[in-house]
Amino acid sequence: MSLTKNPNVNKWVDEMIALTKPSKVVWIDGSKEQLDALIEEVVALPDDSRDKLYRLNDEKLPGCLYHRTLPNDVARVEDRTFICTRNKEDAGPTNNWCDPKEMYAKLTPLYDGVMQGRTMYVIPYSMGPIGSPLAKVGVELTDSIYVVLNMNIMTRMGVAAFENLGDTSDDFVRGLHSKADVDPENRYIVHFPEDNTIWSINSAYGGNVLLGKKCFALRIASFQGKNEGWMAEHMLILGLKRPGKETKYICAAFPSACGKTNLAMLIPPEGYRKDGYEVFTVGDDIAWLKPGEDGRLYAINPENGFFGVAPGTNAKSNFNALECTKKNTIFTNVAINNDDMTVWWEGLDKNPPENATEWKGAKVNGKEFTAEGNKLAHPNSRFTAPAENCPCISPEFNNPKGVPVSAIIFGGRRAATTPLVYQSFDWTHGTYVGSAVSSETTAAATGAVGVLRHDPMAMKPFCGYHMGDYWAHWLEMGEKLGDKAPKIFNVNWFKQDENGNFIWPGFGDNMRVLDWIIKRCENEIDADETAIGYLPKKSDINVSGIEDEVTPEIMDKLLAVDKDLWLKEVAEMRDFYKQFGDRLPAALSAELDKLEARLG
Ligand code: GTP
Ligand code: SPV
Ligand code: MN
Repeated sequence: MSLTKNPNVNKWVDEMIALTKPSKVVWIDGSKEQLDALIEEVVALPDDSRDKLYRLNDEKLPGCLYHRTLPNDVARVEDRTFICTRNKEDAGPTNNWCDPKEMYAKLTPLYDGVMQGRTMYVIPYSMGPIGSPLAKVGVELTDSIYVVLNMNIMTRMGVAAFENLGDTSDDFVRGLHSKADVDPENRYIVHFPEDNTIWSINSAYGGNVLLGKKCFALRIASFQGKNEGWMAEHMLILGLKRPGKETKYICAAFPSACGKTNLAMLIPPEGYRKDGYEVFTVGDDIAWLKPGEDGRLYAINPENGFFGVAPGTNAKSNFNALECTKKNTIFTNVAINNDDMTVWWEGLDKNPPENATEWKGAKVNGKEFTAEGNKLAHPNSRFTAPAENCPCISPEFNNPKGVPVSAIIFGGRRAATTPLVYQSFDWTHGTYVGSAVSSETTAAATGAVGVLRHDPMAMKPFCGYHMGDYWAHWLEMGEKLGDKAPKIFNVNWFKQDENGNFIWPGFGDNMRVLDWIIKRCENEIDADETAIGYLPKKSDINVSGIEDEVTPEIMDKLLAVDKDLWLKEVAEMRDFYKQFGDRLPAALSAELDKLEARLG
């Protein structure tokens, strides 16, 4: 029974039922009874079922579940992700493109009857707080209970989303997902931005199937934002409270697995804590940004939970993230400790369980297994945790208006060239800095790891239209915001010494850099003007408590601007920009010229 009178929803759902031919259709209302029944069903499946979830230790991890995906299906598949606009040019050189008609014709046979013998779940959800003027509604159709349970954590799922949509609106994103046979040869993650539609088939991995996340909240939403005067960005949002002062909000865009969740949940170093500094999490992955009535830029987190990287998460590196995962969390592709049905991953602690099941499902002695260099958890194994579990969740998390943004930070994994932190001269230069983000690739997407690639604004895999037009949109937003625009910075937590060791302690100590950034935003301190932007005066990065680790020599290295490396970077950028042709905004090539001139 449909949960809405909206004829646009009902017509589309009927069409998709006719196409996929499920044996049963269940509308997800979001009630606890319904979700509990689905959990019962999925944990009762036999061990060899691909859809199987396991309940974890009820005392240590109440309400937590565990799932394993197929080894061929553990990360986003960028080479099988498409943006299907009528004009090829509108998808741009950074996206795979296919004509929408052709793509529908190719995928329709794959979906034809694919849900025979299966149940279709109709999931209404809101991205953004229900009732927020910045929120948007989506409907995902799926044949996976795992998807329903994850969407329940990651979005505001259930009948309230339909109430928000109303009985007549056509403004909802149509998501069709089927795990089908989880066949990598026929795996497609396809976006039709002009139809508000997403089709995903033959995957069961998070980023490919939780269609509210990257598919809607970034790829489709970036396209909507361009047309409607707002921005959808791959950014965390945090609030920074200094003693006796108002909380200031910062957004930061880093590529996948480059530290957004960690920074969003940062615990300040002891000295700062004693003085009363606090960090609050608004979001850890995606920000929707729109000018508010006062002319400032406001941010909401469209999500309702965290789909975080498990490996490396521990009580020291990210205490708050670990706390988030202690109840009502779904773990995917981590290892199981069979003695007590708890979870383990590399970097959790130094005690891999002896009686373990590794992420592919083999029972192993974890100590021996890891001693041989094997990994018990997949490097891109994840937790799906409710935002409400987060000890430092911002009191503004559900504020429908969002939070005013003081600073935007870009960053990536760069062994050399990029200093610890610098500030752009203005919004246009800041847009250049964002366009120049490069980073070493990680396990978050399939393909080689550790290769330096361009990832403008950390949006290379997520921008739903031509990257040149996207930069033009950034520049337009800057013009609209004028002197109320956030200040734009760049950071690099990943600078290395000759032996490949990180020279900045990172994690909680990144607070020291945020501190400088906020002081710059508030015009409290001077900086050194260099060819690449404003750099901190060495004494302005507070190293008290880490003087042994970050000696003056190390600080020199962290803040160095090596002219030769930067000239190389300029040449590289010129080459990178070529592919955008006449859609590259003139203001950005002018910034590149100016940078080269300043380098001399
Ligand atoms: P996505 O969810 O894929 O978008 O990733 P993310 O950007 O949220 O990255 P996350 O915070 O999960 O961090 C990914 C990896 O980077 C983890 O292994 C962290 O331990 C590591 N990391 C995060 N912050 C720092 C840091 O300041 N320094 C160093 N060296 N590593 C860090
Ligand atoms: C990322 O890869 O940036 C993620 C995980 O946040 S996924 O949802 O798979 O995209
Ligand atoms: Mn991400």
